[in-house]
Amino acid sequence: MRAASRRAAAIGLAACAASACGQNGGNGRNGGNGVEDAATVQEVMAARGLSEEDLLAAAKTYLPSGKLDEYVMLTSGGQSGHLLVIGVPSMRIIKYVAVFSPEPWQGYGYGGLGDEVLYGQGQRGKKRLAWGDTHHPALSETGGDYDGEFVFLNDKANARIAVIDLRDFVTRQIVANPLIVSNHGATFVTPGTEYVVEGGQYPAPLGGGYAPLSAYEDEYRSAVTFWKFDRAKGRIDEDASFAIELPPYMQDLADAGKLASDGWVFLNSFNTELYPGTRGIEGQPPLESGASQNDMDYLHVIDWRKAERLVQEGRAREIAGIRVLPLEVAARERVLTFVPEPKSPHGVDVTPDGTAIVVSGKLDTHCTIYEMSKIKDLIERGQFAGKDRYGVDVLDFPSTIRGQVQVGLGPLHTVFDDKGNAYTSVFLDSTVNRWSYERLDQPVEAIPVHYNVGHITAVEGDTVSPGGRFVVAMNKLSQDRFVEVGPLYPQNFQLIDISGPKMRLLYDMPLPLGEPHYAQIMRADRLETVQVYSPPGVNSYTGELVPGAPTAGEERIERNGRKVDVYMTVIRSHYTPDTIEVNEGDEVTLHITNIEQATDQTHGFTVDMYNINLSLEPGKYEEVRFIADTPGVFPMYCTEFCSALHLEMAGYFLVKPKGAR
Ligand code: K7E
Ligand code: CUA
Repeated sequence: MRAASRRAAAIGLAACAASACGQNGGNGRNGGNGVEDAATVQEVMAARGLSEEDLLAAAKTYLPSGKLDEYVMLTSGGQSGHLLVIGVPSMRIIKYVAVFSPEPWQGYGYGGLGDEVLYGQGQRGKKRLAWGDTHHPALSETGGDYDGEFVFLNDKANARIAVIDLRDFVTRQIVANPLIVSNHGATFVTPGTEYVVEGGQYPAPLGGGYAPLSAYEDEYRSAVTFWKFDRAKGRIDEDASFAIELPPYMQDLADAGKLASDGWVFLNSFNTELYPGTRGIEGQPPLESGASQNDMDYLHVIDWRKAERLVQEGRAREIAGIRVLPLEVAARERVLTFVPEPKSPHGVDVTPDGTAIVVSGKLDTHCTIYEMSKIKDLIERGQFAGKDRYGVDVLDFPSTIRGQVQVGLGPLHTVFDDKGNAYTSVFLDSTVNRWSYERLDQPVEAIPVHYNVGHITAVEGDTVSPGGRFVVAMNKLSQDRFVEVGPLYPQNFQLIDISGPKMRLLYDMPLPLGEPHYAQIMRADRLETVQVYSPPGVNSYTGELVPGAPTAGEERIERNGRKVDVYMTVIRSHYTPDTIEVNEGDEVTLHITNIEQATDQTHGFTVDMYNINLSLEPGKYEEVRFIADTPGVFPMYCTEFCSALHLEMAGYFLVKPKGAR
């Protein structure tokens, strides 16, 4: 028994399984023997047991030092509440962007101005929310293509939406949806980013409040919210936004139509059984099986332009401050129409030309491809097969589809390339399947992935002009792929080359920060970022120059009774002033400008034991307000190694105890 497994057994954990033990212990899989003497590629290949295919994969992904990635992948950070930026094809992590969770390196949530975004505008309920369950980032679009300006991100757990400005990758806004208590069909944008779409998931009384589960059918509701995006301001305009009331089915993913389907939004649903769980009644099935009885659920087809018009005409009523188009109006005016979709669907994805909508059913082996022209035609002609119990018209399933493609067990999500191909992730089979959405009779090609793929993403693969070349399979499980580090495994992102006639697996990347769901891959040259805030004194959470932000020569400490205002500047390698002395109980406000204008000259700032940590990028202004309630001597120092005299970049924050002389 290896020492490690003896110790694991000794501390009461199960001794590691044979497979895991072998893995860390040099069973040859890491194959490093002899490589240090290898002088040629052939010798390295022999020493490390690499095939020609391996070398090709390495050559397609490797970036020599100093070379940049062609693409950036923006991925949700799952339960971490962050957004991640990854270079493609190197699969190097470039940045975590703090969104719904505090992040000390970025000084987000540790006393500075980011607190207003994180703990101010994004709050709801009585508990302080300090995380998010992020699923779907949505890059802003112009004419159905990414424009590189903004990215939106949802928090499924608390029904919130964030706006991140891609000039500096800073979270500028968090909007909590007061109508609903969870979302999932979020975030998706209309092709001109007129709206950021947020579909609800688990129904509840609209606007919050209580209703017993026995009133589920009558009092529980869902909604899809259209958040109006003001591009000039870079903010969601809540007053110009609206929602549509939906039946209490559990809505799932969404996608916005484009080109041939522009003006429409598609939203999946499950639990059309309206089953609310056991309600504590013995013998009742769990929600899982109660919600999976029907053979078909409803694809929600939403005419958002008409909804917008009706809301402008005053047909909405206000709930919790949001204009909501009532369900009966949405049904009568055919803003909302249903199309049956095979049992418990998951992904709904519009093809690049907008002519078709691909729905993947978790419990179905097919992708169903709906034809937009058929759906539109039937709605216009008023030809329906029936109504649901809430009065919404239901179209006839066979009359709406282009066809179905058998892809395997558990298809989830579909993205597209530049050659008319669709790529569907197949969860139970653990494959990525390529098929033609133009010629449905073409054979389906499958490539195994490791393991249990959720979303997949392709280069600009959900826009009107996909880039082809790469797909990334976002796998849920990664056992046996990486060195074992305990029972919580990373996710496994697998880069797949789709440029040739056969798909090829290029690279495994562990993703050890939450369970990302969706990601988007964008050409890196679409980004236009700032390197420094100029002139100095910018609040990075508003993007605005702050009047009165301290500049060189204006540093001072102002006292006014119990209030102390410190105006401080920061430059290599000192704080001015570097000594702050206050009395216990004083209300202290630090106004700090990093007056550096040189690229990459970031300083940190902490007051020990006060839970304050700031990141001061060049030109950034920060403001911290707190009560000096702990007397004592507290070093303030720079937390970012910035110069040869970085350790000297320090000072003292002194809090004189009450009653001291
Ligand atoms: Cu399939 Cu939230 Cu889009 Cu997870 S979701 S994978
Ligand atoms: Cu400034 Cu270290």
